[in-house]
Amino acid sequence: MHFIDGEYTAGSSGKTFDNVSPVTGRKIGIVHEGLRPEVDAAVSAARAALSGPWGYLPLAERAALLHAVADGITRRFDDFLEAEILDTGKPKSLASHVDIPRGAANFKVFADLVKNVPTESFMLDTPDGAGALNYGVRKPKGVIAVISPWNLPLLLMTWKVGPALASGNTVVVKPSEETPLTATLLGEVMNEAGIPKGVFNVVHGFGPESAGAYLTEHPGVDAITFTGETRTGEVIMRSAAKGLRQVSMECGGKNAGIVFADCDMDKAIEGTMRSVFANCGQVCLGTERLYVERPIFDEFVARLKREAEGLKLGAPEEAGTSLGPLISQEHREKVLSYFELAKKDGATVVTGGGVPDMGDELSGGAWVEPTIFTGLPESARVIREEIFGPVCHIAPFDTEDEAIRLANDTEYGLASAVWTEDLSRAHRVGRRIEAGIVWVNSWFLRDLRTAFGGSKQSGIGREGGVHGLEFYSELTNVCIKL
Ligand code: NAD
Ligand code: 6OD
Repeated sequence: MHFIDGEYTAGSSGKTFDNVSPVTGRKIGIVHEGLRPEVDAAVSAARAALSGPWGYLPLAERAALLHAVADGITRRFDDFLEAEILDTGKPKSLASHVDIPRGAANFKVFADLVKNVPTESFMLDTPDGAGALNYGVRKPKGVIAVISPWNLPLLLMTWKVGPALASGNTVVVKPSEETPLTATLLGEVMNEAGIPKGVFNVVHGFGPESAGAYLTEHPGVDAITFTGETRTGEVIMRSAAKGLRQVSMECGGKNAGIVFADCDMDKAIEGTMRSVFANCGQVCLGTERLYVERPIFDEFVARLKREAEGLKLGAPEEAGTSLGPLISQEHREKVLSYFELAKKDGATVVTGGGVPDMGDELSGGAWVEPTIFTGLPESARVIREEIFGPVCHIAPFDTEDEAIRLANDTEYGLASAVWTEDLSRAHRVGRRIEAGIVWVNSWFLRDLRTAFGGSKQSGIGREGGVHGLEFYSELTNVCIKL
């Protein structure tokens, strides 16, 4: 159900859609689809809440409520874990170490931050010698539309809801149609924590001609924060243009992993296994393009192949599962089409490239084999386009300049992972890569106080730390003539 004005409701559209398990292909639930009336109700509730008790809460009390939300997620850890696993099919070990703890942290970090981040102040000289004092005041922007994807549903939704609420806004969330459960459950936690009605709202549905489009087009929405595909971001920007509403966009990537011959090979293999295969490759920060310095190329490919073949595909709760299915059959068709394209373009299939036999019980799931290709030209679509699956292409390079040129030769600019033990090189390469974040000797190591976002077609703006507060609040300069 939707969660509007503090209550669960089926809405009035009368339309529903099935929630299907990516693990078995079987139906696990029915979701109510929100259309204009549901979006109208959620936006009205969010707008009304701005001038209710929430709007007058002292900052310290607002922050305390957000801590209570984080504690509520932690208290109901097992419920969130079960919900996230049902929707996504990801391994329990991954969801319990990444998705759910980050769901709680996203509220705590921003609740603490708003209390501690100063605004600027300047004394201005005036001809009469008395001067004027300027100081900045941060105010909520209003009603924020949060549109989130399916790959890390709770993590990515709360990454936006946390700073939005910490800044005093109210939100209407449209979670992905593939993963409705954790957003729904968060409504219960909001009520338990004492968040006033209307501050947090959830409307379920699809994008075009459904809740997503109706929400982003809604004139009662003051700003839109979106995570998802670049092409969807373009459509949402067109909606945001009406009324000149601000957008924050975290979009796709085609990130490069660069492995220098001076790396610690064990660390590089371990990190690259995660950056290619974690979450079945469905991480925007994943490295689908690997560039490996020629002297260690053969050894690296052989070792990555051995590790990939050792991954254990399975259901989320099965002991030892390291890889789940893709999110849906539709997404599997897309990923498999890239596998076929790679073969047609003459790639060498180092491992995988097809569909594994998972036995009768799991045969309806969206399974694909962990896959490694080599031998494609840089112009190949498999190297240029985001696949969003458990797959990488590995190419050799000879010089640092060449590695940087290859890494930057993309229309995206989200992330990169560099493996080297040479400290000067780490700094040099880190600065020259055109991406929002460059990890050296790690991957997906997050400090939530830092800026996060993408350059080029990977996004607009930065969230995280004070950067998030800049998007989620409106700065007024008060100028007082003394
Ligand atoms: P998507 O763009 O298909 O959908 C994202 C959300 O947008 C969903 O809730 C969807 O219903 C909604 N939507 C779709 N069309 C819409 C429209 N016309 N109007 C309003 N809402 C609409 O993305 P996805 O398939 O859910 O997620 C995978 C993509 O997200 C990948 O490209 C991945 O790289 C990207 N992603 C980026 C980041 C990041 O931080 N940069 C993080 C995670 C995922
Ligand atoms: O860690 C985060 O805050 C974040 N936005 C991660 C994005 C992951 C993409 O799939």
